[in-house]
Amino acid sequence: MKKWIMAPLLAFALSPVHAQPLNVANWNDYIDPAVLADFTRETGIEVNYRTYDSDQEVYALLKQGEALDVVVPSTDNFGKLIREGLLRPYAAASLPGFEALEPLIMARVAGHDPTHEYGVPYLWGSIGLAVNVPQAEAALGGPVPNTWGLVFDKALLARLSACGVTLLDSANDVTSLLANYQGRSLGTAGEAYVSRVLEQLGRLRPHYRYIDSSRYVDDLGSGKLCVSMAWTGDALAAAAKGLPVKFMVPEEGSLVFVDILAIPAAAKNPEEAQAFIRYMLRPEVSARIARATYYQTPNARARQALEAEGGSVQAARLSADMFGYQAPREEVGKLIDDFWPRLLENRVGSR
Ligand code: N2P
Repeated sequence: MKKWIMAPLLAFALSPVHAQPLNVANWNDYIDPAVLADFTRETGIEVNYRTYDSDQEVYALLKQGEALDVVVPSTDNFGKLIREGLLRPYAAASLPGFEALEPLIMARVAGHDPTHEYGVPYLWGSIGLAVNVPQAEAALGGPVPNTWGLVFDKALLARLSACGVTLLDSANDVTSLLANYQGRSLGTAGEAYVSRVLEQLGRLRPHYRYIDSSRYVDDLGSGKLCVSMAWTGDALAAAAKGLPVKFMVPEEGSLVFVDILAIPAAAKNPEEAQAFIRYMLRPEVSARIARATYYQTPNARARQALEAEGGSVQAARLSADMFGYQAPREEVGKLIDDFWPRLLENRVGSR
């Protein structure tokens, strides 16, 4: 009798089919879809995958109590989510594969999560300018200078704006880049200086066609835009596809971002979420994702494999002098957060 009852129970326990799908939210164009299919094939865990375009969006999803099991915030946002109790600790430092993560990247993450309880890095990358060269040359009447002035200098911008200039919808990154362009650093900046930077962005706003982090690549490719502030991978992937998009790192330098695999406090499937994160930590999986997205892996073993096969972009190494992003102080961060929606919607003049 006991046997009869146990058999179906056992079969259920061993069955790889999980009733609830794992809800994963990640940045747009930031995965190799075949990796998700392979994860499901191996573990039986179905993945319900959705994308977002900005840190504000994922913050809002968590605040609204959206049922998510894995999210991938950028480092600053990660810190904010931890402080607000929106993430669940999962002893990230004890996961297999943790030891292969690059020390420089881990130092950056440690600024927000010193003992690595809440997250491991997923990918990193930097920001530059993506240019439709023939169009931009025509607008400027000559060669395109490799400077952040293309998006921040009023005179250059005025010449380019008719053919289309855009910024990324990434508040801290844009503010930090404009501060760097002016020889300052966001990390040490006070409220008075940052208010002036934001006012300046407000005055430049009429010259930007839009501020968005996903539409610009197609629009550059089809000639609807001239110059866009761009995520490395998105621009390099477009160039690799043959679109007329050139990615440049301006001579003033740029910044590096790191995105983190985290589990929301309200996750319904934390065990499966951990299984997903463990899978992402495998060197071959991280290398596959880097290959497909043209972003960089934080995994030293994956990087070595990419290097060996000549994937110079994906195998890029973070160097200590690669510069200049420091998270803003909390009150400065609030100032930026408050201003940003008004800049997006082009109502900076009003209160
Ligand atoms: C966009 C991914 C960019 C991530 N494809 C920025 N944190």
